Amino acid sequence: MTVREEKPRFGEKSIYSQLKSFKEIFALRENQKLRLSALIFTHRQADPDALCAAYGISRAIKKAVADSDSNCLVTSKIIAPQGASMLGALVCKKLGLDFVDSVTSEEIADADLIVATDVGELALLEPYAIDVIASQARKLLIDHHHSNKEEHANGWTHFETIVDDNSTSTCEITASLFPADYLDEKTAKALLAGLMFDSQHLGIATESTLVAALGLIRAGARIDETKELLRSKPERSEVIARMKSAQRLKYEEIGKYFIVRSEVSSFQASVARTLVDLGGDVGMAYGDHEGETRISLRSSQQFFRTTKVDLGELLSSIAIEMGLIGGGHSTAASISGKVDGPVLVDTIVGRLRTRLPD
Ligand SMILES: [Mn+2]
Repeated sequence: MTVREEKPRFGEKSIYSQLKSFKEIFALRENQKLRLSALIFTHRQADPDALCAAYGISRAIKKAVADSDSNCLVTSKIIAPQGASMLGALVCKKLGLDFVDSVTSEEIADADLIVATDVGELALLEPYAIDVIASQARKLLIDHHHSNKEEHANGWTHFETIVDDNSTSTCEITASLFPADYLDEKTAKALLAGLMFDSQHLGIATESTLVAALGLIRAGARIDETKELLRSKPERSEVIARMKSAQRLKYEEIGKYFIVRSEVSSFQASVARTLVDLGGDVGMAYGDHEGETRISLRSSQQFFRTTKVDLGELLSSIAIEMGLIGGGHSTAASISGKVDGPVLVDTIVGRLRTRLPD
């Protein structure tokens, strides 16, 4: 059930009109089933998009099953492997969304339905990837990462996939598949939070992002409240990481573009964003974490528009060549693995050099 990949042109029907809604997707497939156990997985260190989409999906499953057999008891659990990011946890707390950060092998083996949401790589389900693969449950992947496009998608063989890498968030996909009569206010608020988080507060919204957002607003969510919800003062440690990175910053020019790098042991994503805020066209933050190198890349929208360099594509191809984990989106991506940080940064910069005019 892979979504077709060309961007719908203005005025063309949304790609989602070709898919069934969650009502059909999650309708019960067996008659007279007494109970259904659903597990919804996010990527590790889950962000607001992953968690809020997972919540929406858990609601859709409950309603769709009740619609097809009101006697079937649904239990569902949202699992953020290795926990949630700070903002992810905060949004869940404020909206009252429950999740756990661990699950037993038995629960995975006993599940009837497993949904992976916003999981760009199978490895991001660790330490549960093996149990999930082995489980006999019906499995679905709902995601918007480039790395899960057909030619790259490895390991998701036993999954039905709903992947749209033109979508700015998994919440946008989720909202687009949500039957209007299933949508309550709490779900709408959650989905708008994830949608706004991943679309940079609608800054990179497309026509379908806005259509999805409008549906959520009509169901009771609000843009101003959601902005407030997503605003969190960074922790002191994050601020220190950003300032240290500024002290260590190095930059080089490739043609008219500034490529900025800095080494920092944590908060690489936040630091990479800071490097772009300082004026870099590409910001790269790298560091060692528990024996593995992590590199986050960010670029400005303008850099992507004028160069067509898609950071998610770039890092996923380097990751495949070097046996690392990597990928992401056009202007935000990361790569990690057991490799020397500065060497990998040089490899990435070398690759950028071949793509940019001097
Ligand atoms: Mn996402």
